[in-house]
Amino acid sequence: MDCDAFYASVEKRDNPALQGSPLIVGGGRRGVVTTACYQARIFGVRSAMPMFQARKLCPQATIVPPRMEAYVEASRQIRSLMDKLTPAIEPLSLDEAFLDLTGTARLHKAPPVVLLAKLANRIQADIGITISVGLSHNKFLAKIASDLDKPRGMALIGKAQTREFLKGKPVGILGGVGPAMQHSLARNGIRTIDDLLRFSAKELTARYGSIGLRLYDLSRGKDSQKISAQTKVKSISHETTFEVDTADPDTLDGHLWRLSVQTADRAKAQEKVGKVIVLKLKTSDFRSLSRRLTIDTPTNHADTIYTIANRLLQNALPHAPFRLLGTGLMELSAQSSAPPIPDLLDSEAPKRQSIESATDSIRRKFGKKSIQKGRALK
Ligand code: TTP
Ligand code: MG
Repeated sequence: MDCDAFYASVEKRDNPALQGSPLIVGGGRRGVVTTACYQARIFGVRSAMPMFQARKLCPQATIVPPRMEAYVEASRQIRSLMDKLTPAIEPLSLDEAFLDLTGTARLHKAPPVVLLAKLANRIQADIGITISVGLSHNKFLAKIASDLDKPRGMALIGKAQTREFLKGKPVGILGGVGPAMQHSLARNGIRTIDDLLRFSAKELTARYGSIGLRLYDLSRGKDSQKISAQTKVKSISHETTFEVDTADPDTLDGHLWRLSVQTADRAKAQEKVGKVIVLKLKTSDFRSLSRRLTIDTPTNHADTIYTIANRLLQNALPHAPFRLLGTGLMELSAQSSAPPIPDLLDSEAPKRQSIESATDSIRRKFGKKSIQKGRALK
């Protein structure tokens, strides 16, 4: 299940004046769109778009800054409703999770599709936002299905429909096949699922290693990955492979921020904090580099992850150009309900704002350096 225009939906719920007109959540230091409601999307506004472009496309939109604490709270409430359906839940981010409903029909005396429709109604009634659901016989198909019918969607890909569904689809719909992989596949004439079907497992493995074998399975609608409940998680990370290797500090910095936000978002969804911040790099000659730093206060704040990963990146720049960049958190522990607030922020942060947005405002007020001083770096 995946919430519809999550941050924007929470904002509209909390401020009825925003309802019925285009809304963009974002801005701040980076000046990009975090998310846009579906009305704003009609005008072409998208996540990660520069704000000046979004304003041009949709001048009538209201723009509000993110309020992370409200989203974390909504995410927790959604989680507690999902907990009633199954113990096998794997959150992917604040607004998205896999639920394994195998064997729950007998317990709840209703098939998964009914349970999920009830869940969607319940979330709308109790929490005031809408979700979209994808139901299928494995994870990668369920994820695809969750996007098919958005917003307020309910899409099902049954076993018997799987081959027909995948026919003619671009390889980009497969999980993990990003722009770089698409490019590499296209060089071998593979653009659609049908193109993949022409190759044997052996051929794909020879060309692409273990990913090749996974592509062989996915193109046949097979995915044996289990839904892993959060107890097993040892580290939380996000990485990206560039379409073209890069040494450009601005490009790397942009990706680093985005990856830090994604890592933080995933950690928050799992209510985890990490003591070790990791930067992962792959050079253009395929060497893997990993840099890490232990901090005093375990965190799941994007800003802290970014600040530290950025330091690590600066030291690693002599190894550029890079083909892959990633950020991660390790040595995870459970996030206590009231996370300790660093001293610097304690006196400055407005009560209602989240620590994240407080960090941003402190930065804006006192400059980039101030935040590094406030963090107890080892
Ligand atoms: P998504 O589920 O990707 O997007 P969404 O919920 O806004 O819209 P959709 O209906 O298409 O699912 O992401 C969930 C939230 O994560 C989103 O509301 C804002 C945040 N987010 C970012 O902060 N940066 C990003 O680049 C993206 C894509 C999302
Ligand atoms: Mg969503």
